[in-house]
Amino acid sequence: VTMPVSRARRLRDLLESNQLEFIMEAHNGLSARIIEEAGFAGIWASGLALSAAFGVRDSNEASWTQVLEAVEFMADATTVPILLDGDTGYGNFNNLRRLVTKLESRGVAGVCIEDKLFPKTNSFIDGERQALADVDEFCGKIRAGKDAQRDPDFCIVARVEALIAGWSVEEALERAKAYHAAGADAILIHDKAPRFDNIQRFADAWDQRCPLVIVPTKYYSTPTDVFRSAGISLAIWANHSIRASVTAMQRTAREVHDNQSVAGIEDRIAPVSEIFRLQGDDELRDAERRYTGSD
Ligand code: SPV
Ligand code: MG
Repeated sequence: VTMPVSRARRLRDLLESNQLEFIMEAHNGLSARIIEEAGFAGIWASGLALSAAFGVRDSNEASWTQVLEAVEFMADATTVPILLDGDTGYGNFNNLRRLVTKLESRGVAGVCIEDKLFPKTNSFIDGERQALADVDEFCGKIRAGKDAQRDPDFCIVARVEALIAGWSVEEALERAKAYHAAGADAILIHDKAPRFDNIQRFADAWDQRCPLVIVPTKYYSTPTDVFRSAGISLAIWANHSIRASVTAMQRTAREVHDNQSVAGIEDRIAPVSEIFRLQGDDELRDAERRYTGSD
């Protein structure tokens, strides 16, 4: 008898495989299902996309339990592993412990936490240099999270914001080494530069100590093979589902408003039957036959 492989195990396998893997952003049950159907072996539950879908800012305006509820819908709608963007862990080490416990109970495979201060600010928002967490405090948070997990495969990814905050590659390396020593299963090295150079330098010096994760939002024109040669384990397409849906909804809404008719768009949008399919309506029809004897 073969045991089904847990989602946490599959996320761990994505991180630890010796090839470059990809996951993509989703922000609710429907988008999560679409990402899985497209063939992705995992899903990024993006803080930016979740908050945008709620209509609030990426500044911890949605509470952690509201995020938990959204990610639970995503887990229910899918079978692939979900890595939650857990921002700073929504507080101190104790808040992270509670988050990890709740995520495991909801079938979420792992969480990524970043070394910033609560309430966080999105990494791409210009302004003052963003303040980073104290290294020892962040390491304690990682250790507390690792001690809290019951499934040994649950993954904690530590995200280094040093490059975003304008610090050097050396500072980023020091922090990453400390987070790895504290028990992080992988390091997400983030940057907002249009070029991959600093992450390349980081990856060269990192020398495969543990898996590296990247978010190629700003250096999107860098060929994927460059990430592969740099030894990156996981690339996250972090916000492209919500951005695609915003463009589609804006165009559609404008056109319907201006034309006072939906006749012109009918052929360009998903039919209602496709919505039913994505909702898994077939299964309910079958269940009705099975449990009520009706047809
Ligand atoms: C997110 O998707 O919310 C992220 C990635 O954290 S970024 O927006 O690039 O900071
Ligand atoms: Mg985020």
